[in-house]
Amino acid sequence: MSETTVFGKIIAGEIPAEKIYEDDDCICINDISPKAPTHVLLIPKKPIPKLADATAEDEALLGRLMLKAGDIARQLGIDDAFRLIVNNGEGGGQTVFHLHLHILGNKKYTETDG
Ligand code: DGP
Repeated sequence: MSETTVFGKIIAGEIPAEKIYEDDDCICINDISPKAPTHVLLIPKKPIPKLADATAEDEALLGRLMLKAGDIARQLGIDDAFRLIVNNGEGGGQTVFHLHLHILGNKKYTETDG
């Protein structure tokens, strides 16, 4: 079992967050430090530390997260203008070691954006 992160505490209801969506598998919250006009985090309740730690057992869960990201983008009215980011590992810019998808939208993205 991995160490409890801030996202584990949010899932457990131990610390507050602005919740956008929740079901048995995942939770979606507003990012505390938004990098775009819309910036939410889609977090599986299973505490997979990072994407590279996911296994074949997680295949269905990862698929559900991708579909849910589309649903949430629709719900937020950004389904034609969003990007999904998963930072993996310290070198990949990950700071919270509980897998999460960043859904960023409503920003004018260009081909040169990082
Ligand atoms: P990453 O660098 O990919 O691990 O992204 C972690 C994100 O989590 C970062 O954009 C800021 C956000 N974050 C960190 N702590 C909290 C928190 O306590 N509440 C919320 N809502 N977001 C948080």
